[in-house]
Order: sequence, then C-alpha cells, then structure tokens
Amino acid sequence: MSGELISFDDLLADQTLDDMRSEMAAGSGGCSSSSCGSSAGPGDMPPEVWAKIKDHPCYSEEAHHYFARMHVAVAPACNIQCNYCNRKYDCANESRPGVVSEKLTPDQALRKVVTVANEVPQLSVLGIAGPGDACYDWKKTKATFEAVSKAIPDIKLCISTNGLALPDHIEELADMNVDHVTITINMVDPEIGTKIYPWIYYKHKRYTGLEASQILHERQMQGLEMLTERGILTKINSVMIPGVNDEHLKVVNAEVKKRGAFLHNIMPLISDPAHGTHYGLTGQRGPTHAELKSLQDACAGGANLMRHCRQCRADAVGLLGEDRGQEFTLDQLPDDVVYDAAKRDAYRQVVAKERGDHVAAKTRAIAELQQAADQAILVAVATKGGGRINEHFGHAREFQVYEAGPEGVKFIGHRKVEDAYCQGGFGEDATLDSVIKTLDGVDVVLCSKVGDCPKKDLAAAGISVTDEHAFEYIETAISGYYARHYAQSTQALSA
Ligand code: CLF
Ligand code: SF4
Repeated sequence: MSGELISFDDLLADQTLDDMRSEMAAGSGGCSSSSCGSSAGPGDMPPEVWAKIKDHPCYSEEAHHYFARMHVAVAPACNIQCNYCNRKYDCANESRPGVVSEKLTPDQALRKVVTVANEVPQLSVLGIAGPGDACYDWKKTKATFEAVSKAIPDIKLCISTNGLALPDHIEELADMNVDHVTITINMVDPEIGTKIYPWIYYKHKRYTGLEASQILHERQMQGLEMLTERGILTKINSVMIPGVNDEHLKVVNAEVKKRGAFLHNIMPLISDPAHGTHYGLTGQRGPTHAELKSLQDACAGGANLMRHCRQCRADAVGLLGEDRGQEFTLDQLPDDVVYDAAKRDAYRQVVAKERGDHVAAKTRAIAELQQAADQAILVAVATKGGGRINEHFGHAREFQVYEAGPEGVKFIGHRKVEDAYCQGGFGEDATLDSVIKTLDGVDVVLCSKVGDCPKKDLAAAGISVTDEHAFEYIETAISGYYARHYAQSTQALSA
C-alpha cells in the first residue's frame, strides 16, 4: 500500500483516493489568508515563526484540518484554586470541565506517545495540560518531554500553565526546545482576580484575597515577557465569565499583545452545578454563542484570536474535533513499543501537496465570493478533517461555523453536538431537536450526506441543509452554495 493510501484512508475514511484526485482536479485555483489560529499565513510572518506553527493544530487554524495533538495527563498537582475548577476533575484552564483523565507516569506517557505516533499519522504535537498544572508538577512534565523528544525528535512540545510557577522553568523550557506555551490569564486587574481565585500556594505559603491575585498577576506577566524575549510562542487562554471579567478581557487582550503574546484564545465558562465548582454551585452562568462572538469581534485588531479551540481533555488524542483517547488507554498499550516513523512521514508528504491545493482553491473561492456577496450568512459544515465537507449530517459530533459574505469566508467557531443524530443507523427525533437548537442562527448546513427527515425538520426551523457539495473543500463549497442561492436571489430581486 502506498503512503498516500495509508494516510488518506485514515483521514477520510469514506472517500477513495480517486475521489480525492478528481476533486482536486475540479476544485483548485488561487490562496489564502486564513491560516493561523489568527488567520495569518506564511506571507504574514517571519519564516521561522511559520515553521513553528504550520503543523500545530492549535496555533494554526489551517493546520487543525490536518494535524493532531495528544495530551498526556502526567501533572496532577496544582498550586492555585480557580472558581471554575473542582480538583476531582482535570484542569479547566485547557480542558473541558467535569472530565477525569487517566493519570500516567512519565514512563507510561512515553509508551502511550510512541503507540499513538505509530497509529495516528496526523500526530504532530505532544501537549501537557494537567490534569493539574504542568509547571508546578515540573519533574514529571520535564521527564516526559525529555523521554519523548529522544524517542520522536520531530514531535512538537507544548505546555499549558496557570503561570504561577512558569518563570522558574523558562530556561529549561527553552533548553528542551519547547516552542509553544499557553498561559491562562483571566485578568490583569487583581481586584477582578479576587472574584476568580480564592487562593494560591506560592513559595511554601498560602495567599488569599487581593494579595493572591496580585502575586499571580505579576508572575503571569513576568512569565509572558520572559517567553517573548526568548522567542517562544505564547498563547493566552482566558475564560470568559459574564459579569466578572467579560468586559475586562478586552483590556487583557491589549495587555498581552503589548507583551508579545502570539494568540489569544477566549473560551466560554462552562458552569454546571453537577461539576461541584464554586461557580457551578453559585449559579454563575457561562456566555452565549452570541456573547462570545461579540467579545471576540470587539477584540479584533488586538492580539490575534484563536477561534477553533475545542477545550479538549488532559488526555485527548486526535484531530481537534475528535477524541480517540479511548483507543489508547493504559490497559491497551503494548508493554514494549518502538517508534516507526513510516506512517507519519508518508502522511506529511501527502499533506504538503493537499495543503497547496487547498490554499489555492480557497483563495479562488474567497475572491469569487467577495465579488458576488452583498450580505453575510452563517454556514455550518460537517467535516472530519482534510478541510473538506466529508461528514454525514447524522454522524456529526460538531459543526464548524463560517461566516460567508462580502468579507469572504471567515471561520468563526464550532458548535458541539451532545449526541449525533444518527444512532445505530436510525435517526432519533429527540436528538434532532437538540441538534437544531445547537444550530441556532445558522442559515445552511453543508454535509456529505443527509436524509429527507432531518431536511424537513431543519427547513421548518428555517435552516437549509444540502449534500450537493460533498467532498469539496470547505471554502469552495461555501462559495459555490452562496453563488447559487444568495447571489442568484439577489440578482433576481434586482432584475
Ligand atoms: Fe494541547 Fe493546548 Fe498545546 Fe493545543 S490544546 S496544550 S495548545 S496541544 Fe488546543 Fe485543546 Fe484548545 Fe488547548 S484545542 S484546549 S487550545
Ligand atoms: Fe483547576 Fe487548572 Fe485552576 Fe488548577 S489551574 S485550579 S487545575 S483550573
């Protein structure tokens, strides 16, 4: 079997390579500006920066169609308390709240990473995001990074931290070639911090109130500045907490930009009484989709925004919209495993070509849309990777949402579906209702297959759905759909 068949078979399970080739032949043409988590491409940044982000699914929006990350849960200890966290669960700064990961020793983590690298050719990044704080639980984080980079030298290392212990480890991070660090910064005003952090533990002492937030704030800023000085790319995560720091995050955005942050990822607070967190128990709500989008839009022009975060688990494996963690639990790992680079190498070669085609097709599609469009619409797409419309409506666990209009095609976020509509070959009415609610505000859904029943119910809710653009690149499909349905109706009206 050729490298191409191995990799695309994996990436696009229900599409043959011939389909892909004819698709490419039919759909290519011109480039793009929507590549970085920020929407930047190689032309918008120094080549050494582009080299660091081009295969990182979180730092490059375009890369998230092709490359996967995995987390290993080696760092359970934490040195602060956030009001949105219950320590029974994983760190909520870089993970979906209410989730418990399988904790690993550094040796077990190495076995897991090598096993995944042999099985998942898309793997490009190893992240440590808890389940506590990766910098506070430093010995295990460091031992894991050292062992993995020895076994798989080209894997990118990535770490997420609350920042309190970060300044103590920056030299070692730089020595280990860790190019990507995430700091969760929810405030730059310690008064606001008092509503988020009841205490911190610093230099063998517990601090509370304003003093705790002041120390945390200073350490976070110091850490960010030190990383910037060393050319380490830093992403800032912020949890948007309505009525607490929502307006203030605009100031955070400007302050972190000033200090060299590469990306700002504003995540919605997920607050559920069942998680037993302070916010969950006191009824603090999270933001709506519209509130989150409006804050992100208000930050435009500041630090570049990441909009494709999935708030993944501390033991997540796979492309950002999927989680293959259950295939690689400790009990399923072989005792002895040796890294084999063949699949990852073959995959990269195919992606290099596919990516060029995609960028060209995207540029042409966006230019055509910009000419034809006079109103913006929201389009939800069902995809399982590769930047294409290649998922059935009923199988989708999430929809990626794009705004299409005079400004072209802009990725604006994703909507998670609790349960896919199609369960064991049959559509579930109750599930469809919840999928329709999830799609609130969306004008059209593009997918690779859809049945008559969901079509009817979606139409009744004012949402169109079509599989006419199956397997096209996302931007090509959106532009084509717009041209036929919106540009035409506009022309008809003006005729
Ligand atoms: Fe992991 Fe985070 Fe690195 Fe990505 S996740 S440590 S930067 S490799 Fe990515 Fe997951 Fe969002 Fe994090 S989607 S939660 S931003
Ligand atoms: Fe929880 Fe993470 Fe905050 Fe620690 S830093 S309290 S693990 S959310």
